[in-house]
Amino acid sequence: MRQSVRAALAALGIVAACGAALAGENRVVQSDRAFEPARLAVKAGDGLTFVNSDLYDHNVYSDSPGNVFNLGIQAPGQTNGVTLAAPGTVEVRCRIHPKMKLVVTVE
Ligand SMILES: [Cu+2]
Repeated sequence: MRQSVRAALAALGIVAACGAALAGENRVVQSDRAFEPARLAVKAGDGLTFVNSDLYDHNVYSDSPGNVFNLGIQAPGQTNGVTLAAPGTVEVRCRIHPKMKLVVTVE
């Protein structure tokens, strides 16, 4: 009996750990040719998910040292993701819409 309680508590611990891992996912929506939010802070190793809720294609990229990426053409309704590994300020832009700008602080 005591052992099964311990096993149940261990299982709860695993669930809590998974919840913490999921909290490392951050969502940015593209809407009306803008990033929403336009500024956010994440932890190094966190994922950043881009949801294209717009009527237009986007091409999200960053040339910021340590976090260089290019997600390619993203059609309306499509979701893409990237992991930000290096601490620092990451400037995220869109190759199709030069006015789109997202600033991510990676702590
Ligand atoms: Cu765009």
